[in-house]
Parts: sequence; C-alpha cells; structure tokens
Amino acid sequence: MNKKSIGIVMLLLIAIIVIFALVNRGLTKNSQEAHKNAEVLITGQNVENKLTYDQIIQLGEEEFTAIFDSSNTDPEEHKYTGVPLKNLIEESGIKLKDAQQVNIRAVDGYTVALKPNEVLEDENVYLGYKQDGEPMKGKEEGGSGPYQLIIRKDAFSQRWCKFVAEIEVK
Ligand SMILES: Nc1nc2c(c(=O)[nH]1)N[C@H]1C(S)=C(S)[C@@H](COP(=O)(O)O)O[C@H]1N2
Ligand SMILES: [Mo]
Repeated sequence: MNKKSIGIVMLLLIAIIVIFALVNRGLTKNSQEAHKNAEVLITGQNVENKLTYDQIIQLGEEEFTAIFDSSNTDPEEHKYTGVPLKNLIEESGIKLKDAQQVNIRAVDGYTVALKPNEVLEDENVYLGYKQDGEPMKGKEEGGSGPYQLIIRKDAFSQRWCKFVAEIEVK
C-alpha cells in the first residue's frame, strides 16, 4: 500500500468512528427520555399519591432475573430492574394488611388483580422499569413500559401488566 491509500483508509476509519459515536449518543438520549414524565398513580385508604420516576427509583431499587413468556416467543430469562410493589404502596401510607385487593391498571385498560398477601411475598412482585439494563419504552415506541408489573412466580406472564398507569388498593 502506498501512502495515499493508507491515508484514505485512515480517513474512512475515522469517519466510521465518528458516525458510531453520533448514533450512540442519539440512542442514549432516547433511553433517558423513556421515563421523562412517566408517573404512576397510587390510590387507596384515602391516599392519592402520584409518583414520578425519580421518586420511584428511591424506593428500594433491585436487580433480579425473571422468566418472561410472551405470546410469540419461547420463555426466556431476562434481567430486570425495579422496586418491590409493596414498597410503593406502603411508602404512600397505605397498609397492605388492611386491604382486600390490589388492582394494577394499564393505559390500554388491561387490569390485573392481586391479593395483598401475594404483594407482601419476598422477591415476587415488582414494578419494573428496565429490562436487560435498558429503560422500558412505552406503548407508542413498541415497548412494554415505561413501567411493567413483574410477577416472578407467574410462569406464563399473563399478569405481567404492561404500561402500568395506576395502582389501586381496595
Ligand atoms: N397492558 C397490558 N398488559 C398485558 C397484556 C395486555 O394486553 N395489555 N397482555 C398480557 C399477556 S396475555 C401476556 S402473555 C404478556 C405478554 O404479552 P405480549 O406478548 O403481547 O407482549 O403481557 C401481559 N400483559
Ligand atoms: Mo398471553
């Protein structure tokens, strides 16, 4: 190779690196946007509490694995980040031991009913917001977030309520 072609190859490599850096910056920005303005409403026992993402992640963030079985894939293990659902409820001043039912409602109307005892179990019911380290995108962006109910003991994922908007304790 002569000097001129080495120069051209170097320029091409630099161009590729710059393009990757720009694309990557765009992606990072998108994922930070995923939880902007994403709120969850918690109601029950005369409490009405709206929690923002910044507040939710302060309520005992945990990383855990769970097996997700969607309607069109085989069961697969994923890493999730979220907070135990009981923390959100109890920190809002609602007592699970005085409750009959916990309803999780999504923006598409899908509703999942849980028994308070189930919510109180260790390492089972979470409000998740990251899957494999990536913030969960909303319905419009083709995701299952920005918040998704994760029930680790639910093998078929029917009760893994996507797009969670409201938690109602009765
Ligand atoms: N909000 C909402 N959550 C939902 C559903 C839904 O229709 N809406 N479907 C449930 C079912 S039946 C399954 S199997 C899982 C995965 O559904 P998907 O494969 O359609 O993503 O989400 C569950 N959570
Ligand atoms: Mo399903």
